[in-house]
Amino acid sequence: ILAVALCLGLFVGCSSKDANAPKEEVLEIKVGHGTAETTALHQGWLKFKELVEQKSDGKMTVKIFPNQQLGGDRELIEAVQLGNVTMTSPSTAPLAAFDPAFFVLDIPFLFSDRDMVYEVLDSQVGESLLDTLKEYNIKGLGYWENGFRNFTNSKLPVRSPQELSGIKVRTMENEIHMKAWSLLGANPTPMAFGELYTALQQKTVDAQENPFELIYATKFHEVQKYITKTQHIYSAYIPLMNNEFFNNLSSEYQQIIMDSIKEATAEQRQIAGKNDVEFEEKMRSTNEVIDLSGDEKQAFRNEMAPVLDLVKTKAGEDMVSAFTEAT
Ligand code: EAX
Repeated sequence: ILAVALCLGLFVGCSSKDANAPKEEVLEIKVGHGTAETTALHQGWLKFKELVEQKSDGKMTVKIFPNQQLGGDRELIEAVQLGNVTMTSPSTAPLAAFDPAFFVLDIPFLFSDRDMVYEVLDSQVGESLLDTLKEYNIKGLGYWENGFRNFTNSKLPVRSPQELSGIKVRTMENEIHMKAWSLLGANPTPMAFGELYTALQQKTVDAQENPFELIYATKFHEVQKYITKTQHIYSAYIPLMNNEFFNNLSSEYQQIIMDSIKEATAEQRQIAGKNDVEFEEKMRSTNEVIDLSGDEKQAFRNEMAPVLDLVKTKAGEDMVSAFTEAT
């Protein structure tokens, strides 16, 4: 009798508990990105995860797949559009192949320093650019930092565009970048980021360009002796989300996402800025870093200037003047 009573008690206890328990579904946010775990980009996502999980009391969880585990920038943008991945953070350059308005950020030497970058990107001008993504089922949530890009190569200490003649440079998969490097006299080869280390190592290409942080974190400095501090373009990352996923969230959860991105942005930028300085310093002892004078920089600027017309035809005159007037 005791045994039966115990069983029954347990059974009733368990089943009634189950029946009364509110059905709590945990919402999983799947994030894929393209860089190493040592980057500020990854740290930004870790901060985002911590904040979302804390603010939602664990009712939203964030799972992060770094290092192109789920694909490179182009594949990840497509996956987010389709909803197979919830969020990603490409550089704006590959994003322009989906939404040509983003070519505006490929105008060489558009920003002179970080303060100007933040002021413009965080203003209505930056907001209006993010808004263009909705049409592609993407919600742009803000601007994170990749950084000012520098030119590296394995052949010679480049100080002028003349020295680029015949140099095979990997560019991002972006027409404006390809055009700009052609104008400089180099031989541009578009390639996904994930293939770049091997291509540099095997000398399929001689050169590439990226911010100090990514050069170091991806170990390009091991296979590229010379680093010219050109700072020719500022690369932003766009944290983005499948738009339908965002729209289907309750307003409370939407707010959690927006607030968490905002807080993570401050941290991500701060780490990116710190890494930029520290990694440059490290590479000064292992590589040859070439500082350019104002005039030398101007020579790069002059050669690249004609891309502006191409940017206007792609991104639209209005978008271009909104940015050039603000910078
Ligand atoms: O995710 O492809 C590149 O060179 C970029 O800097 C890349 O988007 C980083």
